Amino acid sequence: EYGIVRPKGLTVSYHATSDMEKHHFGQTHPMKPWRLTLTKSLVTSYGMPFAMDNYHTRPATYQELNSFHSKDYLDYLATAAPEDQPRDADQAERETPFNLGGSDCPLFHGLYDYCSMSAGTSLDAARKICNKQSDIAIAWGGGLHHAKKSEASGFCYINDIVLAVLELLRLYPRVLYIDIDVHHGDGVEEAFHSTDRVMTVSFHKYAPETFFPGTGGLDDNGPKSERNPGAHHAINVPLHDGITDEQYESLFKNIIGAVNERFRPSAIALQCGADSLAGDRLGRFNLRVQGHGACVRYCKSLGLPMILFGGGGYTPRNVARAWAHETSIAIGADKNIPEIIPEHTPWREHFIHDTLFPSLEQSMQEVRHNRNTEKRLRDIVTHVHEQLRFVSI
Ligand code: V1S
Ligand code: CA
Ligand code: ZN
Repeated sequence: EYGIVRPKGLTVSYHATSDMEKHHFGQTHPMKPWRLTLTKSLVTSYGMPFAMDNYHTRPATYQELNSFHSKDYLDYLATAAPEDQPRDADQAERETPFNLGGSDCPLFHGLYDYCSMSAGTSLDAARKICNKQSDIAIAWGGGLHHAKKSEASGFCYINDIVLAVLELLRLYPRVLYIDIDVHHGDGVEEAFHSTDRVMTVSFHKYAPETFFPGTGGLDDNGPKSERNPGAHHAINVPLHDGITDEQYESLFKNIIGAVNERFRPSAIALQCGADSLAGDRLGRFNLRVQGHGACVRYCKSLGLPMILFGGGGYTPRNVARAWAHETSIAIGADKNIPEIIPEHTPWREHFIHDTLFPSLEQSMQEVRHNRNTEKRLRDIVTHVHEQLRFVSI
């Protein structure tokens, strides 16, 4: 209908399982798995599935989850019941086993299924990249970058990204992990802090006292020691409120361009958390769907096998817009699809404005002040280039 055809010489695959979308973290919790339904609805109404291989993925097995997570943790995750969830707020903020059952990582019905399904989509994507059946594999149900080996954190229970990167490392000598979620990708950074085969780069809002998770300062470049091959293989880009498309895109291209030249990755894992968009319920940036998408377009232009993961994103209509737009970039249809959301899109009324690219004014009641000075951004670039001098392959 919109001239959506399979891209020549490039296979794009879409990995999802609709059962994931039925799960609920709780009434007031910002994470809404239903945003995946809204994304799929938009992707489908534009006719994009015709241009991709679409996989309905199986949940990851216990053994697969155990390639990163500890058995102690997985056993508790598999058996903890919502009844174990502390009832009052006071209790909820206290220490709970493996950080489970608090308000950030609640215990809910079907939690283990939800986690294994999310991990299953990302693992399936990684496998299709490894066996060369796909060049760009999309797993919007994954991207849960805060989960640790034996701990849940920030809405993340299973680190599907770590599992997928471990799978890529079976074939590819070096993997570049990039994270454009508004939060620091601490779980992925930590998992690979002692290897020089993975370089992690996270762009995020940084305010250690007031913004979650509080890590990812400019000087955090991986544990520094003579004997640690992973030293200098973590790059952090700490930003302030209100960064714009122009600033972000220029910073992104500069830094990822330099990292690509120096590290020469053989594959890319890109976490596309949509909470960096303007008007996000938790985020603080002024990015538009176009600016967020420009990062995906730039990564695609590097011509490497790539996985696109989801992640954060707490204003579902904007999450759906960004991930649908980025799916269109992956298949090379971004210039073909109309800006006006098709009339026949299910739940079209949820989009409020009928465009795929709302203006800042349409995205939020009052446009957020930009606190990123050009000087600060130049200093960040200088620091990153200095770090990269320590990296050799
Ligand atoms: N910012 C924020 C925020 N909001 C909540 C929250 C709000 C309502 C609820 F019913 C439950 C939780 N939690 C937080 C953050 C965690 C953000 C996680 C982002 C995840 C990701 O996008 O990067 C990837 C999917 N948590 C905190 O700030 C911790 C607290 C320190 C304050 C909030 N209370 C509820 C818990 C402790
Ligand atoms: Ca990030
Ligand atoms: Zn986030």
